[in-house]
Amino acid sequence: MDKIFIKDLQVYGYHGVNKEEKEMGQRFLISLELYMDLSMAGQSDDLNKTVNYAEICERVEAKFKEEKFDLIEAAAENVATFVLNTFNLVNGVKVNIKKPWAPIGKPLDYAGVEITRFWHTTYIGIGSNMGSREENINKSIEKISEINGNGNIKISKMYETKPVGYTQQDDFLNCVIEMKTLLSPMNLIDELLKIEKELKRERTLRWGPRTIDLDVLLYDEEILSSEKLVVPHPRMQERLFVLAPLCDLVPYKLHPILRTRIIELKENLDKKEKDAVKLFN
Ligand code: PH2
Ligand code: MG
Ligand code: MG
Repeated sequence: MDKIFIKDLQVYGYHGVNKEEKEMGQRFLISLELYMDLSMAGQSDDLNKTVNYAEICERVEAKFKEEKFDLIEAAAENVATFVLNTFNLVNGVKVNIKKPWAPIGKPLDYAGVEITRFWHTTYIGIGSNMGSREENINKSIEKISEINGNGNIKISKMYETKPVGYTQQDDFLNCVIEMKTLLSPMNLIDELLKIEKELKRERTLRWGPRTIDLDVLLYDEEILSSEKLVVPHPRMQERLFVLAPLCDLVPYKLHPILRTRIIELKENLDKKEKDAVKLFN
């Protein structure tokens, strides 16, 4: 991928575990790689179609000086999140921070860290069939959007759906959101479980009634399997309450395992299940 790079920008900062480091500060070297498509700028010779590296240096320096972290890991994470949230054209960033004056009582060139972070695209299935269903769903989306590293949320239409699995319960409201995230799949699921708890989700009956259910359906094209998280969601292809809203957002997306488009998966179920899933409002 194309990139813009900054090598060893000198910035005086106040990060460190030791008290003196936070008080006196020291010199840091910051290197960045911004991964982005440079072809538009290359063809047009237009600064508006790229990122001005003078502005990057200015703003990264200001951000780096704004807070005092113990760890250069934390300082690097902060810079990476800042760059990705601030410059829309940037898809990913590598941040390298060196401490040439690290106070360790030994001669060294520098100690340092390097991290790489990219935007990911994820689809989350949302359902509620207890309490004020619409309010539960809206609150959960608000909480998801407030997490540092989540952005650009798009929401499907809302559907009223017959319960699947355990049928002796009230009808659900279901929707799907698309979002950009910097969180790893594991961090994402942890955050979603926290939100389920905050909205008083109680896990008693499998597939039973719930104030809110937040399921990771897709995460980039990734195929993951662990006890905590299976992606793509293992039952999404059998559920019209997932496929109908997902199809509002990305009908032509390929299911990474089945290699079938969402719209085709949906059409396979439409015939059987049409009456179970209705547009709400
Ligand atoms: N969720 C389930 C089980 N059954 N049925 C509908 N209609 N909507 C859901 O969100 C739902 C379900 C397990 O998560
Ligand atoms: Mg579920
Ligand atoms: Mg769930």
